[in-house]
Amino acid sequence: MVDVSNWRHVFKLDPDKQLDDAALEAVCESGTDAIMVGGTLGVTFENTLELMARIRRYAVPAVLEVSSLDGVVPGFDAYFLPLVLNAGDPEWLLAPHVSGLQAYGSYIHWQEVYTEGYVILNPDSAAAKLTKAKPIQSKDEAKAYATVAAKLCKLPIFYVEYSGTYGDPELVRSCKAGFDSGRLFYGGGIRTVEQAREMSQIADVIVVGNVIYEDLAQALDTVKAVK
Ligand code: 1GP
Repeated sequence: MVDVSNWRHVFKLDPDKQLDDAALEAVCESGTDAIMVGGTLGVTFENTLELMARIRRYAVPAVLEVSSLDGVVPGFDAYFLPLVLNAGDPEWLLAPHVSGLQAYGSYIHWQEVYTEGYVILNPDSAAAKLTKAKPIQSKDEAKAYATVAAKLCKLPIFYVEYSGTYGDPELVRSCKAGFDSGRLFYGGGIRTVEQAREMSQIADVIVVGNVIYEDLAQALDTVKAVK
């Protein structure tokens, strides 16, 4: 079980990317609120299990963001299941979830499961291409997606996903205005203290990914910006 209600900062680690032991220790001991394991491509049972076992040496909560049925591994503190609200390909909306329940339904501890209402905003990201994410044309439209997540679907998490590129703070602000009943996560392109500070003033939780692999010192500084 995890308590996301006071999270402010999360590092996202990709099982398909390499991180040496010293870097992993620095990330896990950084003061971040959780390590989220997830990626869009190249996620397998083996590389997810290996990364989980290495993270497990530290006290930080470890959550799996499930993106493929192959990469579902028992032993995480929680499981985050994305629901891509702006998926253009209806097969991505619920079909993977139905298949997952057929395969693993009897093993699921529902108190460990959190559904994330996702909107994917970077059209060049792997996740956008995979799900054929529909472009969001305005702040109002983004806000309406957030309200769908809060009021129609009653989801605990709304995730504004700009993976790979820094997003529009005003659009994130609109999403926050539309999502008044859960935690709003922002992820995408955060690589400086200033960006971490800016987005954390709007979002409840910021998610920092790629920069871990490109500039570890900068990545670690994003924790200090938020805490
Ligand atoms: C990706 O939202 C996360 O799913 C973080 O994005 O890798 O661009 O930091 P970055």
